Amino acid sequence: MTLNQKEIEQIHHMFSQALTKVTTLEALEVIRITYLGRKGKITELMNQLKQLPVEQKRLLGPVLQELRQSLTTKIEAKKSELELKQKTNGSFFDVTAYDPAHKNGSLHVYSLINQQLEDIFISMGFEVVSGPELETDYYNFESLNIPADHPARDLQDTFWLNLPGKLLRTHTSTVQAHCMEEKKLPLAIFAPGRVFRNEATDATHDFMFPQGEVMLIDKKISIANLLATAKAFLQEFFGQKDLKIRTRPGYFPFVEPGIEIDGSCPFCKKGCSVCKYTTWIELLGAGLVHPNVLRCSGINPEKYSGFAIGFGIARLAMLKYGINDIRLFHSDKLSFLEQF
Ligand code: FA5
Repeated sequence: MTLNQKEIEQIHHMFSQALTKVTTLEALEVIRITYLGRKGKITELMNQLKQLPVEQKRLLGPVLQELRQSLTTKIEAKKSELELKQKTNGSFFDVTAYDPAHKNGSLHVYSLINQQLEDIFISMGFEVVSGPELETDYYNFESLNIPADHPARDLQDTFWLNLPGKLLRTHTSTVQAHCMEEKKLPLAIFAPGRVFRNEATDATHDFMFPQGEVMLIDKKISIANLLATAKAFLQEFFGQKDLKIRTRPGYFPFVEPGIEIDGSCPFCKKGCSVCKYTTWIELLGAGLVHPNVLRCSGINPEKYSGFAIGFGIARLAMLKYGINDIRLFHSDKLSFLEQF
């Protein structure tokens, strides 16, 4: 066979096919000798080239050179690949994939706190529920014993919408009537979620913040059940089995009696800056569900009673993690977010 372009292409093709099947360095060396060795195919072609007339030499010489270069490069690449495989025992590890500047994401502190709260209340037998953020006057106020002209409406500055009777809920107590209407008794729910208030912001006040609502309705529910639940919850949340609670009178139109629950400061025994040197921290609003609220959802207050507890989830998170400004929660400060 006289040397021509087709023959060169054929040899290139055969080489490429042989190379893809190679899995050991020894087999690769055999291929190298077969094609590039002293008596190999390329050397043979080079010898044939010498016999050709000048014009053909000019034509095929560079093609052969190129072929030899290409084969050499491919053999070298395959050799490096096989050597690396041998070193890593077959499993390929891409050292270039390591990027020291790369940062892993983490859960937002609100997600972490919500998970903890949900775990606690689920372990106590409560069902986790949610309600709409866009609410009606009825669920935010009327159903909670706050009629249209009641001064208690001013306790929570409301974002009213341009739709008649529609608003952004000011508290998670809205979930109470939804659940009483939809679920069967007895009822035990925990409702975490965002609420909105038309307030100026500062280090402890936001216009949008998460709250949690706990409600239990059954026969013969008393203030003792409320206090036992509140204490167990706070002890678990702060991880302190000896955390104590105390109550003060509080006013919320949807509970009677209404109480504020303080917890003994989880950070000190004698007074510190967190508890303002009083050893107590205000933590929960609570009370026994007002008979009017039960009646409004078709529940007979002669047969059933219940308690409700409400709290600011952001404020609890601030206490637990020592966060001094509520506005950090929805800031884009990575130095804050990366801590959790
Ligand atoms: C209520 O919203 C009642 N719904 C709570 C309740 C439920 C009482 C069931 C009784 C029975 P209050 O307006 O106090 O109550 O808000 C509850 C908590 O939300 C506060 O204790 C505080 O922790 C948090 N909070 C209130 N306003 C803000 C605000 N602007 N920014 C951040 N947290 C707030």
